[in-house]
Amino acid sequence: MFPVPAPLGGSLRPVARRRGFPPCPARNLRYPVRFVSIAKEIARRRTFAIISHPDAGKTTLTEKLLLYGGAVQLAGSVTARKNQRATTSDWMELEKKRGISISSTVLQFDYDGYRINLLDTPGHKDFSEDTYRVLTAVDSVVMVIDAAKGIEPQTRKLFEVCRQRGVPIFTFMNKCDRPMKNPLELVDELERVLGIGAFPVNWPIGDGFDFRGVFDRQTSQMHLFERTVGGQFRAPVSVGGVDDPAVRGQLDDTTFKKTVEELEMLEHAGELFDDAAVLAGQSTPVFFGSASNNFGVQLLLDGFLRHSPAPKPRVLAGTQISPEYPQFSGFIFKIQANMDPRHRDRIAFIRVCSGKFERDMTVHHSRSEKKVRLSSSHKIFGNERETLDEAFPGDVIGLVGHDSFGIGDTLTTDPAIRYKEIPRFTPEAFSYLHNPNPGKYKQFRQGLDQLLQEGVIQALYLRNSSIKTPLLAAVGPLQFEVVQYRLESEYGAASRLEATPWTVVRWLPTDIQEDALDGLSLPTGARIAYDLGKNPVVLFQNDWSANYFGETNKAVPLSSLPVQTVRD
Ligand SMILES: Nc1nc2c(ncn2[C@@H]2O[C@H](COP(=O)(O)OP(=O)(O)OP(=O)(O)O)[C@@H](O)[C@H]2O)c(=O)[nH]1
Ligand SMILES: [Mg+2]
Repeated sequence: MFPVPAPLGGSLRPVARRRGFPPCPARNLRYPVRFVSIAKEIARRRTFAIISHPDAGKTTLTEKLLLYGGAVQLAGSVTARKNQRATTSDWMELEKKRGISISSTVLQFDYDGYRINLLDTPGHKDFSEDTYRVLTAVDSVVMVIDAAKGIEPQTRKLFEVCRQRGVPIFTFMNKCDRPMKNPLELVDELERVLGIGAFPVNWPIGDGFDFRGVFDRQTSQMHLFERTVGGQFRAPVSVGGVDDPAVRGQLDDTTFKKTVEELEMLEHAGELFDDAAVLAGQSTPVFFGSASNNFGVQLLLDGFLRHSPAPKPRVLAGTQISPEYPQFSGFIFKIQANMDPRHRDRIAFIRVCSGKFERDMTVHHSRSEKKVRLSSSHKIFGNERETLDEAFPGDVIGLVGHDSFGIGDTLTTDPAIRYKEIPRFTPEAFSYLHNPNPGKYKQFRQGLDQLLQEGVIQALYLRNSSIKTPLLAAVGPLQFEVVQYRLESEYGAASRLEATPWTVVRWLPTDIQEDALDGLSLPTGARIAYDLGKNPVVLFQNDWSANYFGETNKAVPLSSLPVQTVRD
C-alpha cells in the first residue's frame, strides 16, 4: 500500500525520459548463484493480455505500448492511410481490410529490465474462443474501456472469466479525447456493474477537445500532453504540481476547477492503493488516457509493470507447479498457420509454466505420449519471428514443424504434468461448406484441415450420411467469413456456404453405444452427428426441440458443453 504524497509544486520541467519507478525487482534479488538466473528471469517476466468489447482501442493501445516500450519507432494506426505503416498487431490481410482484430497476436519485447509478453486479443464475440484461450496463458490483463460508453457487454463477459481465474485486472479508460462520461461515474460503474474495487491511479484533466492530460495521484503531478500528427510519435509532455504557475497557465479556469474538485472528492473517499487486493483480483488500478493521442500511455506502462504480477504457480489436480520447478513444462494455447507468406508453415504457441526451455531439448508430448525434440523455437513479434535459444516461465514462444501438436497439449520434461487449461465453446451457428471447383479439392481439403487444427472453427460429421460436404460449427457467423477468406487467400480455394436448419448442439453421453444411438427418438429435423473427437452429438432446430428430446429420452442426459474426450 502506498499513500498519496502531498503536491510537490515546483517548476515546469519537460520530461526527457521516463520518471523514476523503482527498478525491475529482478535486479534486487539475492539468491545462491545457480538459482539466481531462473528466479531472476521469472521475476522480470510480465505476461498479459489486452481485452475489451470491440473497438475500445486494444490494438491502438498495443501499438502505443510498443512505441513507449521502445519496441517500434513509429506507431501504425488502425485507421492509417494507405501510405502509412500498418499496425504490427493486426497483421492478417482480413484484419487490415476490416479494421478489426480477428486473431490474437503475441508480441515479446524488453523494456526497462522486464521481458514483456503482450497479447492483443480480438474483441468481437464471434472470436471469443481465441480470446478465452489467451486468458489461460497470461498472468494479468489490461481491460480497455471506451470512456464515452462505459462497460460494454463483451467487456463484462471477459471480466467474469478473469474473475473466475483470479487474474489481476488493470483498467485503461480510453478515448478521453472524445466527449466522455463523468470520470467519477466511470469509476463507480466498475464497482457497481462489475463488483470490483477501483482505485484511480491517475485522473483526466478535461475531456473531448479540451482533454489536456492526466493528474498522477501517486506523485501529485500534472502531465499535460501535446497532440502529434496521427499519434505516431511520443506526445511531448510537461509535468508540474497543481500549484505550478506554468501548469496552471496552460489550463482554462473551468477545466482546472473541475479537476481540482474531483480530485478532492477522491481524496475524501480516502482509499489507498492496495497491492494485495489488486493481485487477488479484488481491486483494479484505473488509468485514464487516449491511446490514439498517446496521452497517459507511459504512465499506464510504468504503473502496470510496477504493480502487475510475475508468473505464479499453476494448480493441477490439487498440486501446485511453481515456475521455479526445475522440470520444464508448458501448454499450447494457440496454433496459427501461414503467418509469414515466406514461410508457409504453422506455429504452435506455447506458454512456458515451469523450468527452463532450451532449444533442441527433448520433451514429452501429452497427446501422442511420445518424446519430441524442439529444434525450431522462435521469439514472436506480430508476424515476425526470430530464432530463440532459451525461454523462462511466463514466456510465450512459437514452435514450428510439429504437425501433431494441437491446442491444449502439454510439453514437458516431467510426464506427470498434464495441463488442462483450454476451454471449449458450444457452437451456435452451423453451415455446410461446399467446394465449387472439383479441380481444387486438394487445396480445399488441406486448407480446411489446417484451419480446423488451428481451432479457427469446429466441424461436425453427420451420422449415416452419404454427404461428404463438411458441416462447420461456429460460435459466431464471422468465423465462417474468416474460413472462406483464408481458404481463398492462403490456399487458393474458393468455397460456398449453405445454410442448415440447426441452431443448437448438445453432446450425448460419451459411453453411449452405436446401437443405442439407433434407438433414440429424435424430434422432427434433429440429426445425430460426431464432433472432431468422434463424440456423438445431436443437432436441433431450436431450444424447444432440444428440451423436448430431454423429456422424451430421460435416460440419455445431454450436455450443452462440449465433452473433452477423443473416442477411438
Ligand atoms: N478518438 C479516439 N479514437 C481512438 C482512440 N483509441 C483508438 N481509437 C479508434 O478506435 C477505433 C478502434 O480501435 P482498435 O484499436 O482497432 O480497437 P480494438 O479494441 O482493437 O478493436 P477489435 O480488436 O476489433 O475488438 C479505431 O478507429 C481507432 O483509431 C482514442 O484514444 N481516441
Ligand atoms: Mg484489435
